Amino acid sequence: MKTALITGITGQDGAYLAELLLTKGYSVHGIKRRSSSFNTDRIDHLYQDPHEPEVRFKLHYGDLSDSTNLIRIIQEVQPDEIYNLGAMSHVKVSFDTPEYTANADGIGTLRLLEALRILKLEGKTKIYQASTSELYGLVQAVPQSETTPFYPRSPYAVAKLYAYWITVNYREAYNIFACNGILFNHESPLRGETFVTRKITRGTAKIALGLQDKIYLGNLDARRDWGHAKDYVEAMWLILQQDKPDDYVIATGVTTSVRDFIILAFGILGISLEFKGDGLNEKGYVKNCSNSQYNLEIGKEVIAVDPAYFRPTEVDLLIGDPTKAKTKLNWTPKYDLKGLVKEMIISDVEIFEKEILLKSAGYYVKNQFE
Ligand code: NDP
Ligand code: GDR
Repeated sequence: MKTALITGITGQDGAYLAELLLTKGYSVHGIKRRSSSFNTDRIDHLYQDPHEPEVRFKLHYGDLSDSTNLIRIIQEVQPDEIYNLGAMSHVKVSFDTPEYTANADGIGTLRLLEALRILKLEGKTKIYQASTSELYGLVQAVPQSETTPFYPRSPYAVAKLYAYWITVNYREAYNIFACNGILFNHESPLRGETFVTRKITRGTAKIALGLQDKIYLGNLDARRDWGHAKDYVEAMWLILQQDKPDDYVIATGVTTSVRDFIILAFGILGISLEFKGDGLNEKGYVKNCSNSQYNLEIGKEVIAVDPAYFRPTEVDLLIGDPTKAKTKLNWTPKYDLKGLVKEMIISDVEIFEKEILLKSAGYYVKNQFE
């Protein structure tokens, strides 16, 4: 039985990856941060009572900013594979917390690599580093591939640039099986609520159900290459199953603007939108409703721009070239954008319908999603 250690196991990707590795027969260990409230919602269904005879899922308290803690956990677990998914992963927030972001996202990766050296696990433990399309930043060329130059545009991306290169350096210097997956944006019903796709699908569901008036957003012109997290964790695993360590772009090869994502999301519920104005004055209005269940007033303003969501430096266009992953890893995504958005919308509608039902039955619902 192989043993994997996942940092960031409580996050979107950590949850899907843990599930995937358990179905592949792995023993899965995860590092979770101590929090004043529960932060294991996404993995609670995987929890096993430690008194069961064959426990294959175990959580350890830890933090990427704490070297001794990481060394101790790795020594205890003796993992065959480490997936370093832990990070302060919000680009906009990294402008507010640049030093912490550098520590967790940049130096955190170094701490794991050094732990492998200190524990003399260079020959045993493979390590996956969660690199990102944000490395490309200011557009140098499209589509972006493994050979496109980097130009990071946020404290997050700069921290991830350090993590990318220290991973390459430890591979070359110490022969560690260390790999970067340069993953483009990937989403799911488990996506954090403040990333743009989930903010849109939650907002769309609430507006359709009469729980919210409009969604305030930032740059509607930004273009992203959006895939499904389930497809992308499969790629992470494949990257560590190769004969030689290497770096791979994981993407769909299709780019879509935030505005078109919104149109798609509302469209799934039979609501068509039209946008008027530009820049700060751009607004989205209901044009038509073809589903009697979600009968919004025609002309209702449902999208508005709030400059609070603009970033000091923006990444305008991401579109990945996944040719290397397709040929070498034999990786192909199963989801297209429409399938992804549909799954997210259906899930968010269900969440809020349940809430309405409970409230109407007289129960007080503490709304964790408000
Ligand atoms: P999430 O934000 O959903 O999850 C991040 C995880 O990291 C959470 O478990 C979080 O814990 C944990 N974490 C944060 N800070 C620390 C720390 N100091 N020490 C230990 N753990 C910490 O991110 P995703 O699942 O979406 O992304 C996974 C990784 O992939 C991240 O590194 C991200 O930067 C990277 N990435 C993501 C892409 C995407 O589109 N999703 C694309 C490319 C790269 P807690 O739950 O307690 O907050
Ligand atoms: P990103 O994702 O920055 O690409 O990082 P995010 O969903 O936050 O933004 C995508 C684009 O949408 C624009 N945008 C808004 N973004 C947010 N969050 N909120 C808004 O209201 C809003 N309005 C417009 C942004 O300006 C941006 O252009 C994600 C993270 O998962 C990273 O950890 C990961 O490395 C990259 O994807 C690949």
